[in-house]
Amino acid sequence: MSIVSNSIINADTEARYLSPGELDQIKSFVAGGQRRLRVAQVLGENRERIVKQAGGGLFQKRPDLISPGGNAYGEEMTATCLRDVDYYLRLVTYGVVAGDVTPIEEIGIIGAREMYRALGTPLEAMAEVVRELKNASLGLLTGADAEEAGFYFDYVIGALS
Ligand SMILES: CCC1=C(C)/C(=C/C2=NC(=C\c3[nH]c(/C=C4\NC(=O)[C@H](C)[C@H]4CC)c(C)c3CCC(=O)O)/C(CCC(=O)O)=C2C)NC1=O
Repeated sequence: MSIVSNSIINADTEARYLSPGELDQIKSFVAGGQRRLRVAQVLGENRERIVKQAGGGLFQKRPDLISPGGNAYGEEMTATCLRDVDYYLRLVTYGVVAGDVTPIEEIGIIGAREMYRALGTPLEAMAEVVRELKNASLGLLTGADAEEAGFYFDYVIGALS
């Protein structure tokens, strides 16, 4: 789940102390802690506007989705769609805090493609909305903070593509 718990599980499986290499990795994880927490805080505090902007961007490019016959057509379906957008932003903040994609993968990626296929939700539109989420989020972050967050958005985009 995070580099700390993973390293401990691996070391304990072999009944050994954490190796210098593992301690080095944990050291850089700890050193980046404040940055990761700051990123998660900015994204969480601005979730409503980020999700709104991402959804607006998607529907501007793909008006068919919210037109009759579209997967997100109708108030309820559009709200469910935007809820999913919020889900993925939330999962990205988990990844940022953990410094690891595993929580994102376990909660929102495994089985997601099959689920969306079954729901008739176009996967390329899901990938597109996460691209929009990334753009909206990176507008609120700079430098290493933006880079950190960008990594997790890119992971989701790749996994849903
Ligand atoms: C946290 C992990 C998690 C995820 C990821 C998740 C996704 C998820 N999205 C769903 C539905 C849905 N998802 C969408 C999403 C969209 N349709 C579009 O055209 C757009 C491309 C897109 C929004 C960007 C829609 C419209 C539905 C409802 C589909 C239906 O009921 O026919 C459903 C079916 C059940 C429900 O309606 O709640 C699930 C389980 N649930 C979870 O617990």
